[in-house]
Amino acid sequence: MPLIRLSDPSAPLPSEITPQAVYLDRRRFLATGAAGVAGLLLPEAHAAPLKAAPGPYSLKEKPNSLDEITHYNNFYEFGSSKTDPAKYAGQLVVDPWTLKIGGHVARPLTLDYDQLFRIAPLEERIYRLRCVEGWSMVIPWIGVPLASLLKQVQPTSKGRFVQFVTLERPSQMPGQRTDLLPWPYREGLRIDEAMNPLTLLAVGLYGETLPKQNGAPIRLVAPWKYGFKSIKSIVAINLVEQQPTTTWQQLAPNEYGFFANVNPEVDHPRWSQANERRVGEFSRRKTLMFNGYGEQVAGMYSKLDLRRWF
Ligand SMILES: Nc1nc2c(c(=O)[nH]1)N[C@H]1C(S)=C(S)[C@@H](COP(=O)(O)O)O[C@H]1N2
Ligand SMILES: [Mo]
Repeated sequence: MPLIRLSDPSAPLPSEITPQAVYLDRRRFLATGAAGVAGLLLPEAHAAPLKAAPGPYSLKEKPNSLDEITHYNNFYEFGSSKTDPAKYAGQLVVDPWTLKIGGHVARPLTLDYDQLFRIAPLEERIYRLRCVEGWSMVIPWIGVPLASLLKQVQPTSKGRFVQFVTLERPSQMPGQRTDLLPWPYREGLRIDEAMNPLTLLAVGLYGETLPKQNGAPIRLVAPWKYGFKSIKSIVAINLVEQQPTTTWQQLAPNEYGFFANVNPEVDHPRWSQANERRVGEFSRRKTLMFNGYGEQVAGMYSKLDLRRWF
């Protein structure tokens, strides 16, 4: 775990007696130990090892390489090209961080950086991610079911949807200094989708804390939906009564629906969704209904016309 506890809670915080940059570096050094010494010289120095037990629903497929997962990204806060996040996300400060969970809940909760890693025991889950653009990857996430966080805050009967909001910090997110998207990035799930055991809050991948370009320090992973639902660098989770507006719906409601379930039979207005290219491969493969997760999720949509509610 990427954290150091002070034994005496009344003692001054290291941040009060040391300039913050020095404190962060020292903490990082202490957290990663001897193995971290070399790591401090690398741009990914912030990554810290995470212990996770194997979780359910992991694919038996071979994951994409760490290099592919960290150099072919969509994270418009850092630009619209696939290589922009790897180039520019390094400047994002993710520790300290504040995640607020509120709205229609009995017990609102605010988590700091260290607490993000202690919501519940960490699990490794190898999931497929299918981008609406027609490519896919297999990623060994580390995280916890979103349900385990929601059970702690206790949604009330008015909490019928869950809204997620990304950090808005244009000084460290160059894309937010443009009008590429309406900021901050927002997403949403119906409460049953949010409580589904597949739905993950990821805090790491490949055994370490999340690379910044993948949504550090905490992001959503809803693997049966197109990748844009899996919102990165979350600062707020709100339980709301009405279906929340989402960024892509707001931008192009005829192209991106609220549900955004992966569906090879319903084409995007401008291209087919029948097949996909796995990043790193040449030939295309067939896209699977619900991205292959139908057994876990199809029941939630039995009454829904998936052509209308795309
Ligand atoms: N805040 C935020 N979250 C985001 C995006 C974004 O631009 N901003 N892009 C989405 C899209 S389109 C995809 S495909 C996935 C990509 O996740 P990855 O880069 O970790 O593979 O992140 C999603 N989450
Ligand atoms: Mo995407």
